[in-house]
Amino acid sequence: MPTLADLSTPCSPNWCPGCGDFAIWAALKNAMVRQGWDNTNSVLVAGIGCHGHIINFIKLTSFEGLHGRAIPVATGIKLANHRLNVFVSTGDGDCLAEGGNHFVHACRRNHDLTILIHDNAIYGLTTGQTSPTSPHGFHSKSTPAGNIDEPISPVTLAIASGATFVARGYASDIPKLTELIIQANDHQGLSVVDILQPCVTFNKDYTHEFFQKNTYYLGNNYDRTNREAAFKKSLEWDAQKIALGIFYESNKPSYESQLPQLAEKPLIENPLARIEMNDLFKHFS
Ligand SMILES: Cc1ncc(C[n+]2csc(CCOP(=O)(O)OP(=O)(O)O)c2C)c(N)n1
Ligand code: SF4
Repeated sequence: MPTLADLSTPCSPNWCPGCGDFAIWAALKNAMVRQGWDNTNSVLVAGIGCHGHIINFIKLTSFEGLHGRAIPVATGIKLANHRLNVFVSTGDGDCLAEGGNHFVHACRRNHDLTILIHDNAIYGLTTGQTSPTSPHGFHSKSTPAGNIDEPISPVTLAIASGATFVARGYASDIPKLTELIIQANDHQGLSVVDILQPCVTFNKDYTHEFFQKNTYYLGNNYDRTNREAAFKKSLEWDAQKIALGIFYESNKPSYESQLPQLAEKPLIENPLARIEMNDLFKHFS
């Protein structure tokens, strides 16, 4: 089991003071310590953005993909060794703009991945442009007259696309976010945690105060097996009515569990013996 000290690296986080990425970093490390996730059993893949810096601050086998391409890299890793816990740290821009197609199809295929969306509703690293989760009318460098587009709800999109575990967390509630990350990884299939994360430097609308005032947790009476109800609940984004917690969960076989090639053992355990291709070419020529 790793300790928090085992997970530290020589790099200190360079996020702006107060950035929600600090809390996501803390929650992920807490979950790792509690669950014993380390280099022997887990991998972290990140996209490009402020969120992607996380791989420098956790001692874990990691890969920072091209912008928008964290999910296909994670899918490849999972297919090569499906015994690994594969986590994806991605931004709302990375996951839903440049990488939107990958997100939809990973959900549809129910790959056994845990996708953590650092959702600050802005492009942070490129100094504050409107993103797919920025609200209508949002003012930024790229939409100085107000955003014409309607925002995507990552939770709604994940449910509609076929993800089998869909949750929303708030970065600064570190204990609850730690729990959500653990539950998401325990789930067999595609798990999404949309994490509301203040960008204190560039997003002056979605602040810590905003989320503290306007969010609440789904209660025990909420039925997370009801997909239609979850879909409707995910569309709510009104003052003091932004729900947190697990919106939807269902048990369906993951992509990896259905592949006959993975039934016996992970692909990486197959011997790399020389393969004679001539017979195959002759057969198809
Ligand atoms: C293909 C490509 N397009 C655009 C960029 C420029 N770029 C780098 S990070 C970024 C946006 C990051 O926003 P987000 O994914 O929300 O992450 P954040 O920085 O807010 O954590 C963009 C547009 C790039 N690196 N590559
Ligand atoms: S620009 Fe925003 S998202 Fe990036 S480190 Fe600073 S506060 Fe965080």
